[in-house]
This record gives sequence, structure tokens and C-alpha cells, in this order.
Amino acid sequence: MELNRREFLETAGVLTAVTTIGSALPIFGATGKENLFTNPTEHKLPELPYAFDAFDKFIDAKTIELHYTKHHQAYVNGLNKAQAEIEIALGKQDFSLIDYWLKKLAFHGAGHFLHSLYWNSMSPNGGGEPKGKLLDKINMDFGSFDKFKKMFSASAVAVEGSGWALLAYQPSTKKLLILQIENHQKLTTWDVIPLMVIDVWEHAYYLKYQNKRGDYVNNWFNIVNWDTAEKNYLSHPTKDNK
Ligand code: MN3
Repeated sequence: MELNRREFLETAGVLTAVTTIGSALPIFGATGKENLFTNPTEHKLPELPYAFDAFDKFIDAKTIELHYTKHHQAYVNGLNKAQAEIEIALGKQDFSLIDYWLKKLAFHGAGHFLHSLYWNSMSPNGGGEPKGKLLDKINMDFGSFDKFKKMFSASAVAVEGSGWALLAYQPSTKKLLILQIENHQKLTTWDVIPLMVIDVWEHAYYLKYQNKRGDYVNNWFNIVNWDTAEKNYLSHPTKDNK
């Protein structure tokens, strides 16, 4: 039996996972509509869950303000533009520039999603170590929180050029993974649930840290929102975390 894409994703549990994370994190303008391009969603900048100066000791207010109001907004705008152009191409049945607009869709769409997750990966009450089931899983999959932290930090510092380090859960292997992401959309694997993410583009830290990405990554652990990371982990129940 040949499955269509939706049936395939449902069978693989991926659609459920994506839907679940979408509802756990009120961050990404998922439509739930069958056809993204004939019913395009207008994506909007999500609300920032704290003030610009919430992390002044570790990330200065000007950086948060510019990052949120200029950089993230530009990805939202770019995503809406790409969707609109793809809709026009579909209407005209002219796909001569489809590769260009699909690249834009991937870049800006991933940029919008990752920034939304980034804002929720930090909290004025954050820092310390994760608790509960997420800590158990980190201990199981990385040996200890300290070993995880070293690997995550090394991964973030070593991203070539502009990018991200992501903690994700892979349902098919029931493992936590650390991924490096170049730009917003490269080096990923698709079958994972993103739990928390650090932005290591220079715009995320340059005003305070200049070229010292390692210091920024190190300090960032003082504001990690482990509660949200655990919520994201538990949003996809498996026999490991039930
Ligand atoms: Mn950024």
C-alpha cells in the first residue's frame, strides 16, 4: 500500500510529534491546514516572554532588543514573502524560480522556528541543572550532566560560521541528540523533536563578547530554561519518559 505523505508521517509518529511540540511551544504559526501554499499562514513575531534586559549580566539588553526586533523579525518577513511567492508560482504554474523560493522558505522558516525556540530556551529563573525525567535521560544518554554540558558547549563553540547547537530527542532511537546547525537549516536530521537551542550567530553575542563565543556559551548556561526543555521532551511520550 502506498501511503501519502500525511499517512506516512502519521505512521512514523512524526506528525503527532510536530503537532504536539507546536502546541507545547506557542511559537510557530502552524496552520493545521492541509495545504500550506493555497492557505498560507501569515507568520508573526511571537511575544518575547521577558523584558529586553532580563539577562543583562549575561546578554545585554541592546543585543536582545536588536536580535528580537530586527533579526527575528526579518526571518518572519522572509518566510511570509517566500510563502507568498510560492503561492503565486502555484497559481501561475510557473516554477522557473521554485528552487530559489524553496531555499528562502527553508532558511527563513528554520530561522523563525529556531529563534522562537531560542527565546523559550532562556529564562530569568533559568540556569542550574535540569530536573526530573530530562535529567534522568541526559544521565542515561550522555553519562552525566557535566559530560552533556561539555559536549553541548564544544558543539556550539565549534559551529563553522553562523549557526546553532540544538538538543533534540529522536523518537525512532529513543535517544537525545546534540546537533550542530549551520545557518538555520543545514546539517540537520529530520526525525527529531527540538528541546532547546543556543544561537551562536555573532549577532547573538558580539556587542558584549566580541569574538569570544566560548565565554558567551559558558555564560548562557546560567539562563537555560530547563523547565521548557523538559516540557518539550515530555510532549512526546515514550516508554522512557512516561
Ligand atoms: Mn539569531
